[in-house]
Amino acid sequence: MSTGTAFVSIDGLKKGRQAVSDILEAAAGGCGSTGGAGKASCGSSAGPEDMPPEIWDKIKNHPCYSEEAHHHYARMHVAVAPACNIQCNYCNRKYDCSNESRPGVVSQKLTPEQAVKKVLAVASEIPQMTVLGIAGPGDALANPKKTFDTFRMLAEQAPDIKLCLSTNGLALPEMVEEICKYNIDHVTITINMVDPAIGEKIYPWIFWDHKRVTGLEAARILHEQQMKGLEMLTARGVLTKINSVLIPGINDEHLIEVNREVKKRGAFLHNIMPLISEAEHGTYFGLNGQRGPSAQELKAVQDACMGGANLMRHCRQCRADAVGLLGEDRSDEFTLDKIEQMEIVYDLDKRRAYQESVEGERQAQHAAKESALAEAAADDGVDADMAVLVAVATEGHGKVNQHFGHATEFQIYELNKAGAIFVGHRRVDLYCQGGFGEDEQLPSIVSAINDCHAVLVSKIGACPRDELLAAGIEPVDRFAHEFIEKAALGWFGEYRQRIARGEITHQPRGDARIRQGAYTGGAEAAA
Ligand code: CLF
Ligand code: SF4
Repeated sequence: MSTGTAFVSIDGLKKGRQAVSDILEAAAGGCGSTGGAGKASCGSSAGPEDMPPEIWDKIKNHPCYSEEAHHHYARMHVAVAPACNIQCNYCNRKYDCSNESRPGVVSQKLTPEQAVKKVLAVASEIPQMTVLGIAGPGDALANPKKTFDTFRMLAEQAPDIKLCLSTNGLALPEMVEEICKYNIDHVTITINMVDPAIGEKIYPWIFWDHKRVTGLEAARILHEQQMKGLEMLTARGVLTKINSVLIPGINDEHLIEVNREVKKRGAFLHNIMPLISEAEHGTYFGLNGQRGPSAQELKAVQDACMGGANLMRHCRQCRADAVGLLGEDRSDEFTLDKIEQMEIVYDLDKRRAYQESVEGERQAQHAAKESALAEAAADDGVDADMAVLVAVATEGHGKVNQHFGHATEFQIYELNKAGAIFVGHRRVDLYCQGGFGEDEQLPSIVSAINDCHAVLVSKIGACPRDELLAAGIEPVDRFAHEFIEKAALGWFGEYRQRIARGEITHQPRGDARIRQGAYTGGAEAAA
């Protein structure tokens, strides 16, 4: 680890802060003009008209920084960073990093050389893969040599791939120079508190200045390093995203203050994620019965942060070796032994041509959304403030294009007269196992989308259809293969007309459960 310390001038800091706050102002202001219902997802759903071109260029095909892009572009992680310099109570080092990874699957750790080979292999097979992230399985900056060697070698061989890293922030201030040297434009810092008294309940120790520090002192040092690192990145014009793990009873209300503080320091996005905590993960929280939030508890904290730093709501809490679109996992296709058998042809022109076609598809989705918004705005005599959630089964391209039985997650949209806003996703076990519906999976699927009024799918069988109807969730397949927002607002318009005609009465829905633990083997195999 480098021991050099980077300093920035006060003027530089002010200039950088001003630059990023101008961008945030521009993004927030543009939301209204593009029909967004609120600022909550402005940062991640804003378009080119909402921000300076150089910022748009950085986020337009980054699936985490742009909600729209995540339907079309993929990212990958390489697990080159096994060590960590702190302990979080939600992490068991035996598993992937819980704050950036789905727990339960151990990564195949790679050397930088293996990692670069893997990235080139994926880039040649998946031309819409645009971002390489290093997110563990420990901390990217607690393994600086492996992390920066990987970035350096990749930048030489595949200059079109964006570089991204994720860190707990402890070592960040002393690494800012290196981050800038390698043109790493996107940095995620996991910040769960801005008050060491709360931090003490989340972090039992940190490794600092060659020794282990515990208690309040550990949380204070971590907090100061995180804030300093964030300010330094802002001063250098690096886009930052803050990840916060929502831990009910510990930092739930406090995250509103975190949101305020990180916005003040120039964070571009804030991603509030649910704690995933099961005894089987072997974490301190899991073993001591600390629960994760329900879907509505998570949404309530996210909604309360509207107007603060712009929110990301499409995070999938990826594995440290994830490959593919957010929400899909193709890492099994790129194990070291499989890569050895592959013919790797990194063809920049082919990648660019493919990405141009993806851009066309994305613009078509955007146009469909705009025309659906105009229709939704018409007065129909029904309560103008009514808002409902719907679940959508999709396998990408921004369309309702997945069979109910093939979904391992549903995307959740909030609909009101002002638009269709992506507000999250819900993981489920696969209903269809080898051609047969698994009826015992249905209750868990229903509980995952229980706060939704409808589920939009390309197709659905008779049995799940009846069970969903009995649970008060309307299965809808008449919008198959349409763009999501157009389909969702189309259904919403019909729903409102049925209310207007007196055929149905609008009933509020209950809460939903955020799925904990690993997927079933069957689900993995069939996905
Ligand atoms: Fe990876 Fe993270 Fe970069 Fe994205 S993930 S390092 S910013 S390329 Fe994205 Fe995954 Fe959520 Fe992270 S969905 S866990 S926010
Ligand atoms: Fe685990 Fe990540 Fe926390 Fe380190 S920073 S203890 S790897 S969750």
